[in-house]
Amino acid sequence: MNRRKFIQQTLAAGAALSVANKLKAVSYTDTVNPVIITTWNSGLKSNPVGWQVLADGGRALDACEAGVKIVEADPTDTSVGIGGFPDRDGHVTLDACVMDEFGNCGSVVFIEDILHPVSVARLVMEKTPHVFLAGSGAQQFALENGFKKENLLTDNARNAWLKWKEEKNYIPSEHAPNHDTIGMIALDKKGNLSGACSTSGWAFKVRGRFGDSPVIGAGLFVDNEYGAATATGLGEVMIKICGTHLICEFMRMGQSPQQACQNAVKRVYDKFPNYRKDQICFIALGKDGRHGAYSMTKGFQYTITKEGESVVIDSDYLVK
Ligand code: SD4
Repeated sequence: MNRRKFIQQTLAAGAALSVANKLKAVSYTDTVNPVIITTWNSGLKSNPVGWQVLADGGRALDACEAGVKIVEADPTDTSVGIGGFPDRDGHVTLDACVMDEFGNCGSVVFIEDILHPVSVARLVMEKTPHVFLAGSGAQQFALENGFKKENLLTDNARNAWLKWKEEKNYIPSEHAPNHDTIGMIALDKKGNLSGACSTSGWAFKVRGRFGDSPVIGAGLFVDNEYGAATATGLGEVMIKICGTHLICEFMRMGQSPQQACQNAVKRVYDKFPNYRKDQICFIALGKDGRHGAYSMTKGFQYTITKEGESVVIDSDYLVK
């Protein structure tokens, strides 16, 4: 092929692609069937709340924030919000983030005494030019915006910490022991995707540690053109592979949400043999409403809500 012909063909292909993109953009405004997908079975409590927002024609972002707040306020969940297990010094420190259909995002890490870090993360996104606020600065920002200080250390979590201290001698475990972090991604009637994630993180962690859950691209990523993904499990690994961003890029390359989740777990398996026994879990939602889920080891569950019905599903996993 001569150079001129090559350029002509490339331009023609480019024009066809741009027409396809325009058609896709038009279909974004059609009414689509909403979907919510959430890590673990706490989605049975959170998804119906988010679903109501979507059924009323609300934004996926509002649905995710409303749903995540249910779990943050549940004292029986030992990995999120009030009742979350503390760090090794006995302080409950929380991490959360949100990301919307425009690619905006906000995050708080290592925040203490605030019941709804997900809502503070949303305010960081909406009221500041920043993405992350940390620790005492995040708390100060929350208080300035009407949040109240609350004791989040329940008797159950305190007793678990005292027992841990006695048994483990103040040495953090090598593998994250408690799992229930909530990551929620949703598709609304307008066909827009958003997500939110919230956790108290690794139980009895070294003071100051935060994991993947508040880190955009690790614990949560939303690419409104192709899909969204969120993670739970050993956060250090999700950070090392930028797991949820990787999944969204896989979907952008044409992989289904399921293939994308499997390939992200496979990436960890191939690159980090030391993490092959750890719980590393992803869920993903495509722009077309298809979903995917996959984990490294057995035991991961997720909750999906469609047409108002929520079901808990056992995820497939790599190391059998
Ligand atoms: C973290 N990924 O802080 C979180 C923990 C988690 O279910 O997901 N637990 O590393």
